[in-house]
Amino acid sequence: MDVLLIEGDITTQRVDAVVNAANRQMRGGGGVDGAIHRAGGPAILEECVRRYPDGVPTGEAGWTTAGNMPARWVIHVVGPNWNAGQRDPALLASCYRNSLGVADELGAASVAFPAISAGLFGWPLDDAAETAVRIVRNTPTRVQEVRFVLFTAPVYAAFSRAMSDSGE
Ligand code: AR6
Repeated sequence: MDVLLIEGDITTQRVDAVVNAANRQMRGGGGVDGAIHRAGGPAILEECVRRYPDGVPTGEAGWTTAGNMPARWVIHVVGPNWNAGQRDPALLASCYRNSLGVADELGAASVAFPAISAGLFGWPLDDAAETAVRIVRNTPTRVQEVRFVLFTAPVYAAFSRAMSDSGE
C-alpha cells in the first residue's frame, strides 16, 4: 500500500472514497463533515437518513454516495469525542480499521482520510497522527493507496513526524 500525505481539502480529492469524520447522528455537522456535505450536496444527507435511520456507534463506519465530489463514495466514520471523555485509543484505532473494511466492501482502491477526532472532538494531535499511520499500515486491506489529507500546517507536520517515526 502507498501512504501519501497531502496538505489540502479532502473534498477535491480524486479518489474512490473519502472518509468523513462524522458523529453518531450521521446528519452532518461542522469541520470536515460540514465541508463534505456542502461539497457533495443534498444526496449525501438523503442517503445518510435512508441507510442509517438510527445513526452509527462510535468507532464504526457506514457509507453513502459522494454526490457532486470527484470521489465515488463517502465513508462516514464516528470518531471518539475526547472532549466528552471518550479517550479509549482502541476506539480511534477502530475508526481507521473499520473504514478500510468498508472500503474493501465497496472495492475502493484509493481512500482519502482526514485526521479523525483531531478537530472539534479534541484528540491530542500527535497521538491522533501516530494512531492513524500505525493502524493504516498494519491493517490487512485491498486498498492500494491511502492519502491522509490534512487541512492545516500543524496537522500536516504531526502526520509527517508520525510517518518518519514509523520508518518512512
Ligand atoms: N479537508 C480535510 N480536513 C479538514 C477539512 C477539509 N475540508 N475541514 C476540516 N478538516 P473535525 P472531529 C480537518 O472537527 O474532530 C463535526 O461537527 C480539521 O482541521 O472535522 O472528528 C462532526 O459532525 C481537523 O484536523 O472532526 C462531529 O460532530 C480534522 O479535519 C465532529 O465535528 C478533523 O476535525 C467530529 O470532530
